Amino acid sequence: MAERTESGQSATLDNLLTEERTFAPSQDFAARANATADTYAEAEADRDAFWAKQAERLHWETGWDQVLDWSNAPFAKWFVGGKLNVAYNCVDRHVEAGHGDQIAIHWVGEPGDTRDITYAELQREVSRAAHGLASLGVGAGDRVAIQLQMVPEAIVAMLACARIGALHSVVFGGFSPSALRTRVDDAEAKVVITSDGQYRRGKAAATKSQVDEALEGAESVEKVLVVRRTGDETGIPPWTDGRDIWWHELMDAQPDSHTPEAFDSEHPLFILYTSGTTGKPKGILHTSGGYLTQAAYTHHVVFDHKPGEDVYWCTADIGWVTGHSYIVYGPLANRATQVVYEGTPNTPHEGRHWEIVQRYGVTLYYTAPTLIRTFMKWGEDIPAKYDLSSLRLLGSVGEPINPEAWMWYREHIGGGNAPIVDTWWQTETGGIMISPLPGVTATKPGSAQRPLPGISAKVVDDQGVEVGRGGGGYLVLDKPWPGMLRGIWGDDQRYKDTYWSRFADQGFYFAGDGAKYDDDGDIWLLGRVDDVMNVSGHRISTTEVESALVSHHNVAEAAVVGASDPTTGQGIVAFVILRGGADDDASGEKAITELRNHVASEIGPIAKPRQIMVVPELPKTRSGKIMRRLLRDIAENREVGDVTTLADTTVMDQISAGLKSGK
Ligand code: 6R9
Repeated sequence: MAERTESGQSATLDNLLTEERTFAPSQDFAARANATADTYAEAEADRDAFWAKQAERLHWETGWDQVLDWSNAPFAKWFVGGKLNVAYNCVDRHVEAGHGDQIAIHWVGEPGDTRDITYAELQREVSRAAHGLASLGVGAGDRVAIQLQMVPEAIVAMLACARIGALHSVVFGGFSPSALRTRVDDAEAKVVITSDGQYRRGKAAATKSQVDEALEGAESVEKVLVVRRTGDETGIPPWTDGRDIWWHELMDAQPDSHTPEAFDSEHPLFILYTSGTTGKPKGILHTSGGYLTQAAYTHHVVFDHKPGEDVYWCTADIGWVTGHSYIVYGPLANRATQVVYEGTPNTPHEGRHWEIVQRYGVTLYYTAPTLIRTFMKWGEDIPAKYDLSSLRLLGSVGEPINPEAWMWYREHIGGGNAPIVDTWWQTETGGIMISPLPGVTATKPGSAQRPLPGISAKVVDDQGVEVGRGGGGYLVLDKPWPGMLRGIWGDDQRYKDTYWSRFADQGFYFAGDGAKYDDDGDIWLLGRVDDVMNVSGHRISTTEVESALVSHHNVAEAAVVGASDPTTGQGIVAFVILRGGADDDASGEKAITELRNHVASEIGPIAKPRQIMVVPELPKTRSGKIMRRLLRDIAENREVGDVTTLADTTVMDQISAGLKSGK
């Protein structure tokens, strides 16, 4: 049943926060921008022709006969009949066009070691790795699991797989042995690529033994390739003769040129597992031509990237889809020069990112709201010590960015004039879907605004009817797009059930996010629908209450959950981290009351938290998403559930301990 408001309108989320500020791009930026207002009209006039034109950014060995075949929906085929090699597109063709000496990657190791890798070197390394993998019997269609931190070999390994038509499945460096094992088994990976150890927070830690633990009895795995990173600092790793091989020993012996083979546009490129809130992880499957087209197109228009001029830096980990599309495939297809940084942002000091921006003259910087809020917590004095004037565009991804964090980012990192692109997308979408166009859109703090040219998205009520301006509901994608997932590895039924059954009659893709339109028709993302709170019949988004909390001067980060409540159905329970310079008694009773009232005055009494707890940390995944279900367990006094996909698995203990001791 649709929920009805008093006005009789169908609504699924109350609309609480309003935002009036807008920031138009400077004339200089707009005049040189890669995309103009006409780009929307062009895409609107003929979507297929528009995407065909975007696909022309790539080199096709054989042209396609049909742009889109949607006859077997929801299983799409894009650029049907076309053939290409993804790695050739990301590396070789730039060398052939005379750009072999251009730096592809400025790599910065956590301990301070650096490596500049040109496109010509990248071509040689990828070629060697392609031969190396082939010599182990890896061929087209085989799966290779990669569990590596941010080292150049991770990128080389991904491209080498793409080059020979093998699928990579990258698993976060921090994942536990059992998480690795589940993914290796599900994909039946033939080869696993890992390292002896990794640097994290200033320390070298051995990691190979954990991989061994994960792979005990894993039947599909024939070989384990080990990249030497920490060497003497972690000593000789445990070794299984006949299975384990040093990466450098294998690759150094290979020829450094390799002839790429063209694969079908729909040849699978990779599997990437998303954890989901419950159940076994889903292996999201992406294919070649459509995925690369969307990654390259979006990187070009959203980041306004100019090859040979810009220095681009996406701070994501390659274990996250953002690392796949916006470190590896999009930027390299567009001949970017980019920074890749191995370590944590506060090693050895909290200005590390700004030091790197200054050193390499980074112009385009793409990060996640969780990190922006962390920078806020550390204070604006830190970025103020560095020359950040090279930055001309900033991006955000992973979660809704609170207006307060957006404003801080603009002012203290972007010098008050760099456009901010808040990019909404998912592992499943393959590339950016909703975002401002930086030379066109007057941006609004906190809103991702409009679907990109060529993309269609709507906010609908639970009957699938589009809501009006000012209305809230579910985000759906109502037309297929080139980078869309082609299924869940080995489970077509789950693919249909998860994404296509909620609005089956309309044929919409259900994204699982709550969203609303504001009065201008701009889209605001409001958090996962599973997290929506229901207070006395009002459906309230977590994002809006969190943004209201973060707009208070004492609060750096906030997470809210609905906990069952005998009178209101659910009550809002908030967990907050205080800012660096917060008032001394900010966790005292008076300050908490003030904070509750602040939320009420920002967005209305219905959203006033029942309870606010001050905590030292929040539980987050490696991509920075808050795991609210764990906080719900605390709010409802239950035992805390599965924590294996947390970036730091001790966080829940820290929170519980702090609450018990009353701190
Ligand atoms: C790229 C990525 C997808 C989920 C998505 C949504 C949230 C991502 C967002 C955002 C609001 C943004 N999300 N970007 N929410 N504004 N700009 O994050 O992929 O890890 O699969 O997560 O992340 O909830 O549904 P993935």
